[in-house]
Amino acid sequence: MFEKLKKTFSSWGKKVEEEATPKEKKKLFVRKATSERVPRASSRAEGEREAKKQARAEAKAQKKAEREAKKAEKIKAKAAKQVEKEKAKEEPTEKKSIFAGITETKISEDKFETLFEDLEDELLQNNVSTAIIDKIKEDLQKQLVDKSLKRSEVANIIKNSLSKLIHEILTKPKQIDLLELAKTKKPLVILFVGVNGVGKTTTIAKLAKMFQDNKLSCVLAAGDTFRAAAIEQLEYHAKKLKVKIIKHKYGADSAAVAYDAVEHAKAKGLNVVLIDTAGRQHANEDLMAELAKIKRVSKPDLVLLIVDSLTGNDAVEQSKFFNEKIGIDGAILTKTDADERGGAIISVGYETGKPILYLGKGQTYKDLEKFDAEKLIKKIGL
Ligand SMILES: Nc1nc2c(ncn2[C@@H]2O[C@H](COP(=O)(O)OP(=O)(O)O)[C@@H](O)[C@H]2O)c(=O)[nH]1
Ligand SMILES: [Mg+2]
Repeated sequence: MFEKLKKTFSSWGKKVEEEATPKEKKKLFVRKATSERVPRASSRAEGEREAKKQARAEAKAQKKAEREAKKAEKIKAKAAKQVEKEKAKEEPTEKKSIFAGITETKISEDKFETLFEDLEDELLQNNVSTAIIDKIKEDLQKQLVDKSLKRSEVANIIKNSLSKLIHEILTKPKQIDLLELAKTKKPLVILFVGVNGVGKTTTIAKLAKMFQDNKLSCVLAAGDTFRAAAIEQLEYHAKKLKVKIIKHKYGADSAAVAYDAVEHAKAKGLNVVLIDTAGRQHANEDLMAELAKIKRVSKPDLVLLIVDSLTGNDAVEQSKFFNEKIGIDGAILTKTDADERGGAIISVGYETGKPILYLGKGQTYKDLEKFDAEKLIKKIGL
């Protein structure tokens, strides 16, 4: 994962560095020359004056050329060895001054727009949201457009600017430490929401294992009474992990299941209640209303949104929707083991302003990784 983003960020910086300078120089030169030529041709008198001036300049140039020719002959007459030595001394200085001419660059607004289009396409393909792209553009524009820059520093300026921005995006939402919370609040009630098939049930099982490994007891609430086999799926994990499960029949009120699970935890002194729910599509108002009811009844300490990182832009839309309708405290992104792009991880946090707690990295219990912003930034090469 992130290989593509890494490549995108680094290659764009280099591209700007390489492309901006020569074309920009040419452009600036042409513009200057044109602006001087236009007023000269504006009247006849001016035209005549211009012709005389040109003639004088030509005569001057000819005399200069003659003088130069004489001088050259004199030089030729000097000893061959001495001439060689002189040449050797002069050449490096000349080369250096030519080189110095192209180390400075200025990137115009137009040029920036053209170059940024490439980066924009790549970022979109890597599931980076348009809001983040706009922010990146605004930031880079400030740093690059119409600024006198050293050519060799352009790629570095871009890298630093991107690094700072992505860092801000990822570390802005305050992180939530589930283990710390579970040690201070008893029971810690967590409600899991998200559309069908994103990995809610699997993530609940992974978290139950993690709490157990940290000596914190759990109860699972089979709140998905809607989808066929959903209760059995959670039951399978409960048996395997040897944790208590509270279940009702299919079609039962999931708010009642959640309530019972919380009561059970209180009565038995359990640390954590993990409430599973049925997948809610954005359009399904009934299921959304049911979810709101579960939240009202079970009074969770945390509502966590589960998002499939492979769904790209849809992941961002889901996050915004669930945050508006239900209110979420954080997100867990699943299937990151199969996600080559990685942009969804950056985008979900930015769009909701809520932290990403964990990343799902596979189908077994251990495939859950605590989200680490610094590690991600390193992986994308910033
Ligand atoms: N590769 C991979 N598959 C996952 C991950 N999380 C869940 N899955 C799979 O995604 C499918 C749907 O998961 P499930 O938990 O039933 O989703 P739910 O409908 O939201 O409860 C299952 O086949 C899971 O094994 C993950 O992090 N990586
Ligand atoms: Mg499920």
